[in-house]
Amino acid sequence: MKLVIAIVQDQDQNILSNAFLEANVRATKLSSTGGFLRSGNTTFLLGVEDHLVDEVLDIIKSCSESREQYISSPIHLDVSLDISASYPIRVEVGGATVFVLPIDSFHQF
Ligand code: 2BA
Repeated sequence: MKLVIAIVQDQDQNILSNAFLEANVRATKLSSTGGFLRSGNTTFLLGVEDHLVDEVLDIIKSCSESREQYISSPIHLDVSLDISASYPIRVEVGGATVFVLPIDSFHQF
């Protein structure tokens, strides 16, 4: 059995939840925050039998879009005159960031 951890953009989480339900894949959804953009994203935890991992990865891939986001970064043009401005930086986010980990044991008490 594997633990699949999938970090997706909030815009994709609903369609991905529905796809998991349709495929009878069990998932736990956590609200998370990206360390770089500091905006919300969604992390899914899934305990998956080995032979189903590829199917789960295909579902995640098909439901996760890559999007451009802009963040504004303050820059100082002239320190002595204390003039500063901000300029937008383009960042491509996603589709999904996925980790697949081995599970030593699985219990439901
Ligand atoms: P964030 O940390 O908010 O990152 C959003 C996007 O910003 C990233 O998209 C990447 O394109 C860019 N980015 C991140 N760190 C950067 C840096 N130091 N310099 C320049 N650009 C940077 P994704 O790579 O698609 O990541 C989407 C989200 O997935 C991340 O949100 C984070 O929550 C998670 N993630 C990505 N890689 C991870 C990792 N190795 N470990 C844990 N979480 C990760």
